[in-house]
Amino acid sequence: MPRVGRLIVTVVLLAAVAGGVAFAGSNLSSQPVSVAYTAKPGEPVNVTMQTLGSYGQGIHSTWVSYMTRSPAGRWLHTTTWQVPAHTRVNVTIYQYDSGSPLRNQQVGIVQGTIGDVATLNGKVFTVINSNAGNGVAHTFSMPSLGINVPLYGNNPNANLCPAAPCTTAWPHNVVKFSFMSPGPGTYPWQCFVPCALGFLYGNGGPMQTVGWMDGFMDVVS
Ligand SMILES: [Cu+2]
Repeated sequence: MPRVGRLIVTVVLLAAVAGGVAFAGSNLSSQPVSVAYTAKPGEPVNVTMQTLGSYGQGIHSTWVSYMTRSPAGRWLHTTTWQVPAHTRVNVTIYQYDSGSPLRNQQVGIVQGTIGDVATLNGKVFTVINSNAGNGVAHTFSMPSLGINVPLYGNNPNANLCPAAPCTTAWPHNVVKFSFMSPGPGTYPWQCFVPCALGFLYGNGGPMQTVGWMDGFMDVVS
């Protein structure tokens, strides 16, 4: 190959590599932050989240979302959190969205939590009949651990929280449950209600995006 040709090939290759690095970098830096929950040995960690009907700001202001509260009490737009291994995880979810009947009644059943139960506003429940009352808004589901918890909807005619982060002044349901964290690893979780309004069958957009209706539990030793 003539020297000029070799130079051109080298420049093109370097540009491609630089482009790839920049692309990977911008993607990595746009990943939501991870909230670290720590505990003394033998003590539980308390994970607190909220679900809201529309984020209310930014380019995806109409998207449904989860949020996570940091141990310091700040609401962060993330669905990724870190917990210690083999530790009791107490989850509290403030649910601010309306609900609907489920297409798949299976996800109306509480599964995989300690006792296979959860509480809704302080009352123990094992299943939500989504064809009655306000239906189910979202689920918290971690298939690799067999966990599924349906989140009961709010009355759609109520004055629902319009933007993040919602405060308890807005109509809401409080759902609590616990489970034991497994060994170290990364465990994906998500919502199984097709709640993405305006997307095909409700399954696009926030349903496929980490930081909205999908997240990760990082378990560390
Ligand atoms: Cu959802």
